[in-house]
Amino acid sequence: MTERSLRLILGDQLSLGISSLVDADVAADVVLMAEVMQEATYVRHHRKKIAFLFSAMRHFAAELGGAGLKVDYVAIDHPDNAGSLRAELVRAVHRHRPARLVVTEAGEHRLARDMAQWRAACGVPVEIREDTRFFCSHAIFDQWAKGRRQLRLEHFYRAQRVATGLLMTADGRPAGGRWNYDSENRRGLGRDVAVPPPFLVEPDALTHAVIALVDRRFPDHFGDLLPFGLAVTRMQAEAAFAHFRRVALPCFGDYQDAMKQDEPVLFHSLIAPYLNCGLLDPRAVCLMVEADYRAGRVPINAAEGFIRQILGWREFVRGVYWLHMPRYGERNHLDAYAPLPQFYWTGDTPMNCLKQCIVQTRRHAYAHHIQRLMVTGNFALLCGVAPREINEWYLIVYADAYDWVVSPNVLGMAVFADGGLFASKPYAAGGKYIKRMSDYCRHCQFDVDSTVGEDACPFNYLYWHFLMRNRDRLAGNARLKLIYSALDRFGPDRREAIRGQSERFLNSLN
Ligand code: FAD
Ligand code: DLZ
Ligand code: SF4
Repeated sequence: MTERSLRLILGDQLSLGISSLVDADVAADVVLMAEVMQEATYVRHHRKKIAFLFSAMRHFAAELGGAGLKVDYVAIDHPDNAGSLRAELVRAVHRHRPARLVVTEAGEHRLARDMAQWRAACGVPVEIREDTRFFCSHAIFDQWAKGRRQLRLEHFYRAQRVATGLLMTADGRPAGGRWNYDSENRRGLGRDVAVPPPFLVEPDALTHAVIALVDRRFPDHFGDLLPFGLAVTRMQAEAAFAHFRRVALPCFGDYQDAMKQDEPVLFHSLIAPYLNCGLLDPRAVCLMVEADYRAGRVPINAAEGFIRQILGWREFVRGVYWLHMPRYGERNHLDAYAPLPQFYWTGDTPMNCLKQCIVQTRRHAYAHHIQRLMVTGNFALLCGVAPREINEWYLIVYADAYDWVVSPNVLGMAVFADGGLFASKPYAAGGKYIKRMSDYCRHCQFDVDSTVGEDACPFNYLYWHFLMRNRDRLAGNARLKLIYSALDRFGPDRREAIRGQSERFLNSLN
């Protein structure tokens, strides 16, 4: 008789090709999926994220069942639900008496550490397989990183382009003649640019039931459940991506860094929740965008800009995460200890850029990259918010948030807590940057062109105050030399005014 394997599928492993299923025996094996409080509450995830993931898990279980696999699905309100993945595995081993447990490695270090104890807890061998859904394996990343003093996206990205052949010519050169069209990704949005409509999925009965469940079980978590328009099946996610390619991708490159009042998505794809939980495959997505470029449907700055995010940044931050965890989460290079401002949970602030980004985050569990980096991230950096607090905020508030992608983006990019492991300088900016890339300042009570004074934009004085405060750590950075020279030309009165106003402002927070 064939030996039975119990195959565990986690909430972010909703891919038919996942390594834990490749050799599944339809007749003998059992697939276990479990909604558990521990995963839903290790941080107080946005309610929309929980509803999205539970609904996607339930739909995926139905899809596996339709393919003939026996699926044992433990819902969160099952009376015997034991509350954690480990405890659910123990129960499932009793039910199914498998010869072994097969699972694909966890995306988060927290759960990977727990997995190491599953064999002892369950009493059966546990086979942990590599997650092959990424372009770059841990081994290849480690080899690439070995001996490098600094890890730079651009070097990694070029190696990835060569390794995959994506956007490469037959004779090994980058398509279009350049590796990187970053300088063509920064157009501000003129008033005449029409923003495409976002792709919304009408929730089905199953999703409605999950929304009601989440409303009941997670009343105190952050965020709005409604409106709910996320895709929860692979086919819906593919339709969402097809919509993006048709209506937004051609302009993705031009307006990648732009922000606009009451327009949360603009020309972005909104596919990170689907990529990160497995409903979309990064390889397939990049190949389709490459095909759009080769067929002349989209310009090179759009195709390259988009592929760079997935083949480059997404893979790169995952590599950095696994190379440096668990110590990575403890980094605090700038000795930042301020609490997270209370308005990060409410959006209740007169600073319009922050209000816009936080209110849309609460409503949609979404903000695009520049909003995350240059508005909420930049402000936390300027205020010296403790890295752990701001990191947890990001892990809570976005539907696409998982520690492997949050921590490098927040600790490494947004708040420079790792001291420049991969960012060559802090992404600190005053209001001028936000004015250039958005129309937020036109709707704000503060004067973005003033650095001190009652109406002055807080980003302006906080920016200079940040540089003064961190002079010892940052003045030696070659990329900040000009900025420090500019600061040194300020007279003592101006410096004192900046210091005084910043300290009053920081003391008034919370
Ligand atoms: P698009 O702008 O359409 O980009 C396409 C895809 O590229 C994204 O879906 C994503 O998969 C990938 N991508 C782009 N930039 C990055 C990046 N820096 N790191 C990893 N992948 C990237 N991304 C997450 O997936 N989850 C997070 O929790 C997350 N937190 C972030 C926190 C901060 C402070 C910052 C600065 C960035 C964060 N990012 C995160 C990266 C990026 O902001 C999001 O991937 C993107 O905004 C998701 O929206 P989109 O799908 O419309 O992306
Ligand atoms: C994010 C999440 C949530 C909210 N709930 C579950 C769950 O109930 N069951 C599950 O298997 N996975 C869930 N997830 C995703 C996991 O947190 C994710 O698989 C790990 O963080 C990856 O290491
Ligand atoms: Fe933000 Fe300052 Fe512009 Fe107001 S003026 S929206 S606070 S950058």
